[in-house]
Amino acid sequence: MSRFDQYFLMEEADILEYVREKYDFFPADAQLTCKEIGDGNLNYVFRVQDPATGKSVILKHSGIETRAHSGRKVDIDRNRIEAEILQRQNELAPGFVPKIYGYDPIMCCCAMEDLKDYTILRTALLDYRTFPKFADQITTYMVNILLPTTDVALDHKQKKALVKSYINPDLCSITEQLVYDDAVGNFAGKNYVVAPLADFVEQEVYADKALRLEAAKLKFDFMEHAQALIHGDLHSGSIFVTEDSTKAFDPEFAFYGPMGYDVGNVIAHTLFALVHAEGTLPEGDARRTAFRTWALDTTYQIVDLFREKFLRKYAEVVTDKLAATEGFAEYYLDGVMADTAATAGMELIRRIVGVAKVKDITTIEDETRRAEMEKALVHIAKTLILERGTIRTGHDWKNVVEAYL
Ligand code: SR1
Ligand code: MG
Repeated sequence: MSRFDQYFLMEEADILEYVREKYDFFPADAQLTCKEIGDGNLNYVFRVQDPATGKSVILKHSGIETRAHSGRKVDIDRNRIEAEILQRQNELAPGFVPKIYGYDPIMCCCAMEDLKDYTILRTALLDYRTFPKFADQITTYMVNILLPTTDVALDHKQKKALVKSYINPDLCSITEQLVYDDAVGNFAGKNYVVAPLADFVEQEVYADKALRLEAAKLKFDFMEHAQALIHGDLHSGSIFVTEDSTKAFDPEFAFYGPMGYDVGNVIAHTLFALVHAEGTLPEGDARRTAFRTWALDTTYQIVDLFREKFLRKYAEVVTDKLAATEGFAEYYLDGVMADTAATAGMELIRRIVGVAKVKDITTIEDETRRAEMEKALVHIAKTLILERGTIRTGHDWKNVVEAYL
């Protein structure tokens, strides 16, 4: 009999006892410390450390309610999905995700590598740090983990079994509501914007019928297009970086969906980082110029490197006879690029008008300047959504982004 034979929400003291009982990471007499370090919306993240050796481990534990919206229940199976996905991704893209040491379905607690030398990408970008290798690394990660999980590469029965295993209704429902409904309609009545943006959002977003129709199409595509095993929430808060390395974590929103959803998310958040720098640093500041160059180049490089690596990988992994037909890979990629543009557009709008805002925007203290930057992003977003079928290359992206920023 153990205290941990039945689920309960653990706190720091429980986690210390739990680690000792379940794992043999540390010597029995080690004076361990435990600190809750999570700052996400959903889970609890504990760092357990042996100060004598510096050795540490991360324990990620799910509650039955989200942290951010207390009262909203979310299936604790998300912790299993996350642990399994990270193990699978580690095989497909070794070195691009944290290592998983174990997963406990009863306590909904996963033990993983502590990436102490890494910084969360968003945190680093808010400090105007730049990462010249990021575009290359994140595109390798995305192509290597996404394409091999599709019907292009997998036996179709095996792929369908994976679709079933990673069905993730609660987390998908959050995305359906927050990313699609709330972006164009304030249906839940919880959206808010700064005062200088309010009229603009009413007219340009909520009253735009063409935009709402496209959002409806995109929402149904998100729900119905079981293309690849996607991360599902690949924003800059789900990515760790150093100067030399990139690792993606927190794939609890993972499910079989359109792969452009991941690519579009990454790009939306490089644009958020750009407007943060432009909105908080004075014109002429050398850091602002350097950051702008990096953020724009990175945005376009992500698109072009993704395309290039995608086509190369496609030829390596394709097993379906008809998918090997000349011209099909390019056709398939066009669809992914349209999804990429549209997702980036939805993500940009929903983070501006909805409840799950990003620090890149909220830390622009001057509300007039903030609204100016937000308007530019909304214009970009609308073009990305409404003209998604024509936005395929880095050059196409440059035309859209630099028309407003
Ligand atoms: C209640 S969760 C709000 C947002 O945080 C997550 O990171 C997802 O982006 C979600 O939409
Ligand atoms: Mg998260």
